[in-house]
Amino acid sequence: MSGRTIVIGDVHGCFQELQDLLRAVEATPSDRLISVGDLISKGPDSRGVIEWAMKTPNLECVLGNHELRLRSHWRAGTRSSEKAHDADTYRQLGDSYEPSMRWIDKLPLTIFGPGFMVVHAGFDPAEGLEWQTASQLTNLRRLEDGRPWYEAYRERTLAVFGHWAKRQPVVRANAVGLDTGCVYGGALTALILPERILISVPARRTYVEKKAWEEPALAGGR
Ligand SMILES: [Mn+2]
Repeated sequence: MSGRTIVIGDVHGCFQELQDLLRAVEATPSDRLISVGDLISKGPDSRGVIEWAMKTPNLECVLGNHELRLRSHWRAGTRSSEKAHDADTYRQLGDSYEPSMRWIDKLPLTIFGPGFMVVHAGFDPAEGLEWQTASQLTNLRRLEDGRPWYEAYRERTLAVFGHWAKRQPVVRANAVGLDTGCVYGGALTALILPERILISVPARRTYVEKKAWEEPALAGGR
């Protein structure tokens, strides 16, 4: 089973479900593990997740919007109070806060592999990827015309992303969205490459109530 790449959807501190998923995909140290970001925040055990991440040498991770927010405060020597759950995240991290932020500080915005790329949220396909800001790459869902960004994406390179929680993964010829809302009581989903196998494990409970779920676009549809 060597030579696999396993991309993991938005964990948000759901450490038990992360362990469930790693068991479900039978992850080994020879797999290339890639997180789509938002490892921490909102969920019950950000510390467990980030400590696992820091001690897993075959894990790579792109920066999520929650890491970006906490990192910007850390760089400024402040603490975020923009989100109600930030205080809880700081409390969970405890004395792992400093090493966690030093680890997060080094995360890239994009990761590339053979035939694929990973980004937390998305990008405007009409602009070059290199022109997009960290805020765009970690937050973008829709283009100015209202379309989901991936519906305007025409390249062959498979774009794997998270951030937009849906009941089912987004599966298109050239884009896969992996955020199935584990922290909202949905599921945690992984994509195994190059076979493009999707594996999900259910959330053990609802950690945050989600007001509304949007249905994903049909594969290949508009
Ligand atoms: Mn996100």
